[in-house]
Amino acid sequence: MKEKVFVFAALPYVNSSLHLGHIAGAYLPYDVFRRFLKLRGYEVIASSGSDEHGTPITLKAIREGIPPEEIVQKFHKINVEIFKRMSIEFDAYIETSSELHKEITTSFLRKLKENGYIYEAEMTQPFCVKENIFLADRYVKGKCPHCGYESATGDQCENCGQTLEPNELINPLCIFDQTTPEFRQTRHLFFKLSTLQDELLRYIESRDSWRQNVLSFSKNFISRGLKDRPITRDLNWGVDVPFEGYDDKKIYVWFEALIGYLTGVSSVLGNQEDALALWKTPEIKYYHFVGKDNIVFHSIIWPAMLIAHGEMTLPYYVAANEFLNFQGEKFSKSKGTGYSMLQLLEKYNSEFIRFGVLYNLPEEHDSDFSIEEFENRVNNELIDKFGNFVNRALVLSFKKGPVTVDQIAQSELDLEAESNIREKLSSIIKEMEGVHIRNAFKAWLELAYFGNSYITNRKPWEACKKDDANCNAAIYTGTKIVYALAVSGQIFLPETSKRILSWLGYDQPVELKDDLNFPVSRLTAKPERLFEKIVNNELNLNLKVAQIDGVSDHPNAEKLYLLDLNLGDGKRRIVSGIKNSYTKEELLGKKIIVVTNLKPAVIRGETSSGMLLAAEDSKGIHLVLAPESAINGEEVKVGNFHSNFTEISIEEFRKLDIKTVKRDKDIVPALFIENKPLFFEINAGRLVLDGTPEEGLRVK
Ligand code: B3M
Ligand code: ZN
Repeated sequence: MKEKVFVFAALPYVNSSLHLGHIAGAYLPYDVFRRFLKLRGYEVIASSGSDEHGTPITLKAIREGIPPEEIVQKFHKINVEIFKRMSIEFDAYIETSSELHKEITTSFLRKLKENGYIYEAEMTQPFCVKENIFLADRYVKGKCPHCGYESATGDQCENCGQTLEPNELINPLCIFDQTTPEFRQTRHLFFKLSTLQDELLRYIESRDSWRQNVLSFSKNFISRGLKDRPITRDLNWGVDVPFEGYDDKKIYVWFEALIGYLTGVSSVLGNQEDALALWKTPEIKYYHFVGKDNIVFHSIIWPAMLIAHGEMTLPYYVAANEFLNFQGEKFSKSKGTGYSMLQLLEKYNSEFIRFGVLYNLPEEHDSDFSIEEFENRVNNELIDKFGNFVNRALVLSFKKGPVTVDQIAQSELDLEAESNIREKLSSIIKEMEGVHIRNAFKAWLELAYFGNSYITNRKPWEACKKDDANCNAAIYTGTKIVYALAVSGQIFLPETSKRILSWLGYDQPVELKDDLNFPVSRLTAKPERLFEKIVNNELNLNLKVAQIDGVSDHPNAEKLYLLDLNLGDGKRRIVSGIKNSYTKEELLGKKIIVVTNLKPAVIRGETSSGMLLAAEDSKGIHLVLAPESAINGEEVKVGNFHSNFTEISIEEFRKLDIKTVKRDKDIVPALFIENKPLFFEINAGRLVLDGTPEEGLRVK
């Protein structure tokens, strides 16, 4: 009988789409591990899903004035698409607002009540007098009592990771109107976590294979004393509470989202009973992949819920990664740092992204991500070393035709290769079994480097000029290294490995073992080049200083001006939508910056030969102005941007991002080139450079 294993990835909130930090923190390690188990012959059930309740979502709904359902549906769809494009797969990807999940949550909660773990009590909760509502934990902000971080929320401090209660915050404020909330009495259901303190400590202490970060976080949490926790909230978006008197409340999002794992297994097996039965078998092993801010929920709260439910087997392993930082800062969608997955997938092959993340996996420590390093690594290591080696080895092998093991006379280098293959494969397997994915990937990379130097030193093209058995050995061994890389690579770079394996005649996944059965090197298809290098196709924009000599209303469009520009040696007219932000008088005589090599476009019947640069923030549109001393028609250089004289399309121009970003305490406009912000300021009608002249926007 095959051993059964569950692999779970945390359910991402669908208040926005996934960014690279999520992929590095949980989902890529999850997928690599899931693939590993399958190739090792385990029967795997793997699931995750969208966490569709909770204040991150209601908050966004309130701010955008749309129903939460709309937000949830939008980002659920996007995330599913991202996972698909990243080859991150699930047997079930549930939604916590689904009927199935509500049913399973309801019966889970009833069971806990039956077992005596749920009771009702009064608690104080922050109440906003001005808005006349109880405030959910996240609707209160204040100073963290543990680390002093100024904008901790009433559920957790994002700086030190401690979970909090709203009344623990120093100087709490309602996030909607910045008033100080009153703490009022309200009735809620509580989960008796306190009674499980000793049992949970024993559980954590028995997990000696867990990573240090998870262990110490969990032990600390328990040692501060476990308190009973309210599991209902004064909210109108969430799973209904199945008891009387709770019509205006919902189940706390974390409590029900954790049950999402049971929903996942139930949906794979077709019903809840079978899922529970399987969960109760003592042999069942399961793994949780989560970001580090989710540790205690998985290592303590979830096990506590399972103990309270009765006879359920507890998590075998909680794998929590540290953070992937983006140029020194935490990835954060709310602050706009880092990359969204959609942006990255637009630009890069998904296998490159998997490679880049695995290379930098923040397993034991935070790690830093920069696009330059990523691109260099992909070009110099994945493509130049691995890709070229595979290509060289397979092209020779294809030319030579099938070589069987009895036709070879191995040299010392070949024997070294044989032992290296075995050693690297067994180290990949060993590291993966211990959930050390970064080390496993390192071993794979080392095998690729080895292959690259093997072929350079072995020189099969020379061997093949003389002795046939020697030539055969070189061809066979080179191909075997490629085969070993492809077999083990199925877990890291699934698409690439699948292609290579298909050239070698394997159309099904190949089991991962350390002693590879490779009786004959035979290519059934002509190998192709694996990758195209990342090229930085710089957009060529021609930016020039232009003086506004005339402003008139567009005859057919209320919001548009016609601007007559003086570019020194020439004049041109552009159509521009800045009427709401500038009067004609304000514009006249101003020196602005225009893109002069755009294809002319006809806008509501008027030809526009260019566009002006402006930045937008909450206060409106700000023109990017050239200094008054600038000469009309003078060329403007932006960073490493080079102007030439070909025309570019509006679509290409749109790829140029001008948006506002947070910098220190201010919102400032920045021009994004290759995802790098170039800062400038507009100060008293002058363009003020920021940063070093090489980086800044400057007028020559
Ligand atoms: N939704 C946290 C997050 O998206 C949370 C995980 C739930 S796992 C049950 O960061
Ligand atoms: Zn803190």
